[in-house]
Amino acid sequence: MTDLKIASDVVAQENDRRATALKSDYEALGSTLARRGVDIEAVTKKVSEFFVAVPSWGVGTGGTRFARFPGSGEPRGIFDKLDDCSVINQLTQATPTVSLHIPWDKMDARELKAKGDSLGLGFDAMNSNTFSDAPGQAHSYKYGSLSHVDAATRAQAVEHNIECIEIGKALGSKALTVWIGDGSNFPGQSNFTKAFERYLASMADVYKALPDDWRIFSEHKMYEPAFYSTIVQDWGTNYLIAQTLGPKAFCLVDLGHHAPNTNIEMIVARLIQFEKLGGFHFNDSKYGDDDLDAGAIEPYRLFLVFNELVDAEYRSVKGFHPAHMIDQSHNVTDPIESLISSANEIRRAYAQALIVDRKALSGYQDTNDALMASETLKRAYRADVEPILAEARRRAGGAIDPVATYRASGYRKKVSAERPASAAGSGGII
Ligand SMILES: [Mn+2]
Repeated sequence: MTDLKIASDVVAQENDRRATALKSDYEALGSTLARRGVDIEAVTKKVSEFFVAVPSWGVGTGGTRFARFPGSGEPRGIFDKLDDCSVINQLTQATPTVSLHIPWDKMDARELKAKGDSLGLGFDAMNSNTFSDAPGQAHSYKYGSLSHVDAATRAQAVEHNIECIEIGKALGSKALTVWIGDGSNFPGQSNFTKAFERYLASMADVYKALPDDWRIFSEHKMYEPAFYSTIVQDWGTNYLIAQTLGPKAFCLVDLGHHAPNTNIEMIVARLIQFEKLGGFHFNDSKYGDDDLDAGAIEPYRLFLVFNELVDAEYRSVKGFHPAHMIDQSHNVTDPIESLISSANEIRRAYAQALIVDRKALSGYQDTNDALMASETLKRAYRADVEPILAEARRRAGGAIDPVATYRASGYRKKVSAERPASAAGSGGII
């Protein structure tokens, strides 16, 4: 019996108020799509089978390097975080797994697994942390971790990643995501080549500890916390890593980890073509690694990324199963609301990409009809697919309007009374 954090009758009441309108909107959209040769039921089925993992660190209020303004009822530890994650999944039915961060979420693996089971949650990729020092660790990561000049510091970082794999094995996870803060702040501070050689050797040691049915994801980021250079600065270096390490190594694309205006969808296409796309950290950005809610700033870009993913599905690309994870920092919103909204935006981009007329698009591409090729994408993007998303949620037992239902439930008020305010918390940005 799943422990539901929002009373079922609240969801039922909220859905009852919206059921008639949804039925009407769904039928109308069904007719529109049918005229385009698209079967709405097929799209709804695919959307309801699309899931995205929620990051444990995302349910705490984030912050900037200037300050953090805690919200009320913030999770006190991983159990509270899992409770909050279960609310997001209960209402969206789109986020059945959680991506953990070690050591922030470190805890007896059996207890974690039992808690996840009780909430109906599974565990997605594990995330290691060698970008900050854990209390009591022997060697500091101030000047790097997997690429550090000191062998003992590198060994400690390797050991930590192996520990993350061990915890993940007990939880049913099948992947390790490695993002490091290593890099330099001044020209000349670090020898690019030697540092990358040390990084590759360390990653090879981690790779050796990876079970056969696991994948390891390296995540590139052009700057921050190091401001002059990072070890894994872009997708080219990331591809070299995955290629060097072996068949279980893949590239993770965090949408915010690129220069403004970078053609991310094209990076995605390249990684798919060469079978090294491991997965995503979804978020949105305006200027840098802003970690804003998915689809908040550039929903068309999110759609174009999904257009590449659906194109790969359409072409039945071998071994194509990217991991979908959210990686955001919520500074001014209730994190649960932001994550609900983001999960829906990600599904929206997927649904829009599913209704692209791929045969027509291919024809326009082959005849150099640039205008109509672009229009074919825009036509799918302009469709309001909300009735599909809402119907997928309703059929799975979720909420037709998840944010409104969350607000009606009074969950935040309830946990605010139970959870004393804390100044710390581990809302992080990776
Ligand atoms: Mn990330």
